[in-house]
Amino acid sequence: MKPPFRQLPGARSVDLFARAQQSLVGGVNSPVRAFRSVGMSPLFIKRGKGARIYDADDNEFIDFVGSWGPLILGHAHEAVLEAVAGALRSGTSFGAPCEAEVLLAEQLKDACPAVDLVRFVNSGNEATQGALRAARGFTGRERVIKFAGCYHGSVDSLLVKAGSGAMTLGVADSGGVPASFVESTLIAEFNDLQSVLDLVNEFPGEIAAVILELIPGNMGVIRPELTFLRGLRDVCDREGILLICDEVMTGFRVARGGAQSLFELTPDLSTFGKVIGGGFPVGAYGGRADVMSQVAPLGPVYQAGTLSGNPVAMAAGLAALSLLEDETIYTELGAKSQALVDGFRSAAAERGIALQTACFGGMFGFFFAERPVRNYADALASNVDIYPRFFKGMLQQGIYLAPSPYEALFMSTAHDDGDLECTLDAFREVLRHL
Ligand code: HOZ
Repeated sequence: MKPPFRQLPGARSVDLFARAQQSLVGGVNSPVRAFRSVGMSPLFIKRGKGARIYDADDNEFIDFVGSWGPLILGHAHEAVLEAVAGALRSGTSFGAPCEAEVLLAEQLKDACPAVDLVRFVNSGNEATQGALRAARGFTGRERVIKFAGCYHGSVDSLLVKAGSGAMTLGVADSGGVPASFVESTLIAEFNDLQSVLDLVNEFPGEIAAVILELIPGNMGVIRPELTFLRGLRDVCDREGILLICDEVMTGFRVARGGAQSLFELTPDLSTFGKVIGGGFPVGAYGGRADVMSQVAPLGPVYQAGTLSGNPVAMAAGLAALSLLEDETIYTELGAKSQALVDGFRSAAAERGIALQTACFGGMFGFFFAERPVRNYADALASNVDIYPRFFKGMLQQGIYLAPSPYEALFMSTAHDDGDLECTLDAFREVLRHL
């Protein structure tokens, strides 16, 4: 059923945002949520169920953000709620080992054979930080290669040409990060192996790790080229560089084994985030036993956290990941995402609008662009000027997309054929007036 059209944002969201700005930085706790890059004030969400969310004014939306990826089973899934309620009754935090963290680590290892040992943290951000520290500790080297437009959380040393909210800041680097913190960060171009080889030749024996989102999802969604990925693995092997795959968005999302299983790539370290917490704050890093054995208490690389392995978050993650053991879920998610982006592309073509799309399991995205988007420069060159009007139009039709042209979109098992039809109808309607 089509959600009713309303004027947006509604009065309650407007009021809440005015109030929020008096006590929260910019009225939000994460920049993209402020809706600045779509030129409107944000909706305050009060409830979600299945594929739908409801704002403070009781407007209903079909949601393709899904809390930025983790809600593969949709909002407020009964099995996750039950697991959380059960865990809550037993206590909320012990700062001591619990059984659920062992079970979740086993799930992770089972899904990703490249992971021998795991360390749980509270966010993808912390996971990246931990993985980099472990890589530097293991190799005794300092430099790290990242790719322009890839985003690895708001880790100081990686806030250089970062994607997501940092991409809409208007500057390549974040303020407040001392030059010395980013000195050892080298920037290469995604899908361009030569740019990596050039850096490796310029700094022989100095590079600890290459870190990447195997499927970049924070500069829009970009397809990695297989020769590029294979080449990266080869150069890392040859030069004793560790390959770190950031699976914060893609782990258990594009396939149970993440993007590394889709592209048959074996990383040395992997990072995970929100998805493995089933909607709760969880992150993890893990990988080769010899590298992870550098981490305390086994080795000298220190990393710690009271809420790491928190029993409630672990229970939520376990409930979600256990249901995702059924691999047919990914076939179904992939088919729905593909059907939707195919529909978008043909609807756009009918109106003479060029659209580039990418789709991997339950994660997808599109650019208003004439040519395929392969990297950061291509993403920046796409026609983002029409995104604010497009976004607002979709919202008014009851479709909640990411409030930035540089974010990914997410399908859940709760989206049904009716939701997809409704989304396509909205897309056609909005394009008619663009
Ligand atoms: N940077 C996150 C998505 N790539 C968005 C975080 C949030 O606002 O929740």
